[in-house]
Amino acid sequence: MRVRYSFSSRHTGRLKNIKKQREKFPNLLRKVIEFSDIILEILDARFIDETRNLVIEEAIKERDKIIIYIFNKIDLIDKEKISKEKLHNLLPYAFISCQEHRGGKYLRNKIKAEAKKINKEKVIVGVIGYPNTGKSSVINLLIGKSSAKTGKEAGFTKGIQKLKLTENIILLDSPGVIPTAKYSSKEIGAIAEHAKVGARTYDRVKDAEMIVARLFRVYTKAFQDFYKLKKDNVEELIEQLGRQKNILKKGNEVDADKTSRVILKDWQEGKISPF
Ligand SMILES: Nc1nc2c(ncn2[C@@H]2O[C@H](COP(=O)(O)OP(=O)(O)OP(=O)(O)O)[C@@H](O)[C@H]2O)c(=O)[nH]1
Ligand SMILES: [Mg+2]
Repeated sequence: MRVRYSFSSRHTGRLKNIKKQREKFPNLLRKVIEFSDIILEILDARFIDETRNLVIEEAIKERDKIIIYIFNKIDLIDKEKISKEKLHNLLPYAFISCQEHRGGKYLRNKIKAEAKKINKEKVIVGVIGYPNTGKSSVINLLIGKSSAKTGKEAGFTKGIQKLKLTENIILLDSPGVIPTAKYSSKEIGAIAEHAKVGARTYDRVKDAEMIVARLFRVYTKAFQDFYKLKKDNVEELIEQLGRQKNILKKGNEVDADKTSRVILKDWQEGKISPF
């Protein structure tokens, strides 16, 4: 069941109270937080710090709502690599792999247990997070079927969707959000960070070559291992892969931009693992 969510006027009073938050994060997200009793913050288990939205976490806590931290894509990293201290600071949490259908039952029970503590007929669970962290996929895992639409590109989910987990627990899917202050940055470093965690996908970045160069500089060995490259410069990697895959321009030259996008796609799909 997929229904578009609409907000009635009786909520406008409540919304006025959080007027101050208006500049901090987009309208839709503000609504999700306001209407939810429990929030699932979907994080990429490989990039927990980079995909946390501290401004939003603070806003949720100010409203005395429960956050459950979801470490998704756990199939792409050894869970032992996540520090105990980090886990301790992010309670309660759940390890999830939508890809391998792991952790769904545990999370469902956790949500039900938290929902029971809230004295309400209908409990609303908002699902938020950076673009592409797997919000819609987590919802599908919880529900047990493909109810929320998922996609490879960041920014796939456009509006709020309301989905039923049980008779009295409603899930809200929401569009991915990068903190406003960071998103408006035109600085290549900030953009590269978003590309690293998949929040700006290979098809949505301007200068793919520059981003790949930055990733390569930090994770050289991971790239060498994956592409069986002996050299340690990114130009060689692009040249080698472009030839191999026949990604050429007129004059038989490798198309560096297109090849870089292929590399970035491999990275964003977790094929090139630095862990
Ligand atoms: N390896 C792996 N990939 C995953 C997992 N969960 C989701 N993905 C992939 O991540 C991509 C994004 O998934 P979505 O569920 O659409 O993510 P989203 O957070 O809803 O994305 P937006 O709506 O764009 O913000 C898709 O290509 C999924 O297949 C997981 O547990 N492991
Ligand atoms: Mg989505």
